[in-house]
Amino acid sequence: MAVRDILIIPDKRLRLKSAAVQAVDKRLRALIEDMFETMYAAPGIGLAAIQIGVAKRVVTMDLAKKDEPKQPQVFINPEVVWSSDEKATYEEGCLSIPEYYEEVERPKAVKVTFLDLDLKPQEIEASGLLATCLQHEIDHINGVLFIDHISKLKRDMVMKKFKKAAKKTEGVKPLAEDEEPSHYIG
Ligand code: GNR
Ligand code: NI
Repeated sequence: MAVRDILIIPDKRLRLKSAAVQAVDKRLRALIEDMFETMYAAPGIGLAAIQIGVAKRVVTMDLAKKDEPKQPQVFINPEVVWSSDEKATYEEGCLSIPEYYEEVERPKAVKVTFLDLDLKPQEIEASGLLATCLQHEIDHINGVLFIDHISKLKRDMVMKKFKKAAKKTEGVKPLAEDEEPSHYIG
């Protein structure tokens, strides 16, 4: 199992609509393990499979605080089936938009249906951080990012910064973790 690379904007794959999961087989279990490893290593509180380049409707989450035992949660094919008219604002961040944080307004409470690892249908009503995080991750599997919910001026500024950074490192392959830089000069 492995920590995988997280896609960063403007990677076009982050705009894909992920496909529904049809079966929980060995491969999907391995994907979910890698998602948890990647999410904990980052560290992040949620991760959508597309963030590691897999366009499947799978989300991992763990909202436990640092001093609490782990609370790993998996959501397969999650869907918002009800949302409150009342809104709440939360300062969001995203592992695919590193070190950028902004206030986002979303429905304060949502009802979400999903499948568990046995493909058994489940339903939860969420508020607070869980509601925010579920909406953030369900956006990801639909190709939507939290910057799509902020002003165009701010979004354009963020996109410009990350496009410039991507251009700079164009064609530069990151070193694998077990590789050592041997003789960079200057
Ligand atoms: O780690 C994360 N923190 C976070 C904080 C506020 C709102 C949403 C999130 S999700 C984010 C990880 C991530 O990018 N998931 O897609
Ligand atoms: Ni995100």
